[in-house]
Amino acid sequence: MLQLIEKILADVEGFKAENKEQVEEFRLKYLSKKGELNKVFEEFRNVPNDKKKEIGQKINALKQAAQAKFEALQNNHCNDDDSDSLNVDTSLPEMPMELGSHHPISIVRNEIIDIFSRIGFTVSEGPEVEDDWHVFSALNFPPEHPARDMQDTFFIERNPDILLRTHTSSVQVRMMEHTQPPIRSIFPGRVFRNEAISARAHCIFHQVEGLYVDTNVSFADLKQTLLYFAKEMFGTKTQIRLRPSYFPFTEPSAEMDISCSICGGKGCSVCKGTGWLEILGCGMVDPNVLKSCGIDADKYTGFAFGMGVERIAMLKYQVKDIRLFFKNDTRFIKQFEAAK
Ligand code: 2U9
Repeated sequence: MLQLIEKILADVEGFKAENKEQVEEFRLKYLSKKGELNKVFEEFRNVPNDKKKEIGQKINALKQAAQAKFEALQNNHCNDDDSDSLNVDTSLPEMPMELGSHHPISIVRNEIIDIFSRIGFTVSEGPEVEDDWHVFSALNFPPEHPARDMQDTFFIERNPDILLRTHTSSVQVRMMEHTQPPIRSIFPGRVFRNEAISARAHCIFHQVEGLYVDTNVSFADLKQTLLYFAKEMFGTKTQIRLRPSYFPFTEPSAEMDISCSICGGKGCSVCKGTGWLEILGCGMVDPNVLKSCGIDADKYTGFAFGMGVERIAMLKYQVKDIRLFFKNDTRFIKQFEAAK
């Protein structure tokens, strides 16, 4: 038995492997179930008790030596065929770093800003965490208005006077509180609404609102400004139509549709056969709002409008699911830079 162990140990130590196949041969010959070592372990049962200790130690030493040898052989040959099978030229330079791109919401937001900048509108921003006055009270929302409900607005738990703005109109209020007319500005920013997320709605989205307050500002000014915007944004053939609506902060109020940019107004699946697409809300600033913000409503009038940037982007690029804008999947985001 001792002679057999020593013979196997010598074979193990003298084993040479030229490639991975021979490493596997080693494993099969010595370490597998039917290998030499297991045979020795089986023989061990027949060893007389007084020899068991001595022979047991030799067998364990053989096992350790065989395992150490196997690991050494594996290490020597672990990279053997990588360069052949992958056909990699390791002298080539690495792949270039992937370039980033603008998010489609940023592209559309910047385009809206550019369009209004060209006719003299400045850009103003303000806080996302607001108080009741700037989001609701100053804008003529009655105390029982449903927008003030927990279901529609995110309130700060410990103070119901503090909330996440549901529209950027709060920035207009802040501007009028510290600036006298003429005011001609647009207000881009993130807004928050306590809504269930679906293909058509998200609890966070982006708005661009606009405000023009001066002497003699009329509904005709509003209409012409928004016609200019629609043509710049969706093409010179675009037509607009205004439908009467209601908002607490404007009187009269309207919703604006553009002629469908897909079918040119003939009727298709995007405009649901109507030929028109709703893109924004607008109106003449309610005199109560001007007064709340410290502006003389007898001297000045103004118009205002508001649009959702995601909605404009969905129409412009025919995106069917608003959630795509929030996933940051670069395969989606990268498609828009060239389309600009
Ligand atoms: C002040 C006075 C008036 C802003 C306006 C709308 C109409 C409107 C919606 C469009 C889609 C919000 O994103 S949306 O859901 N907005 O319809 N917004 S007039 O009017 C103002 C704002 C500020 C001081």
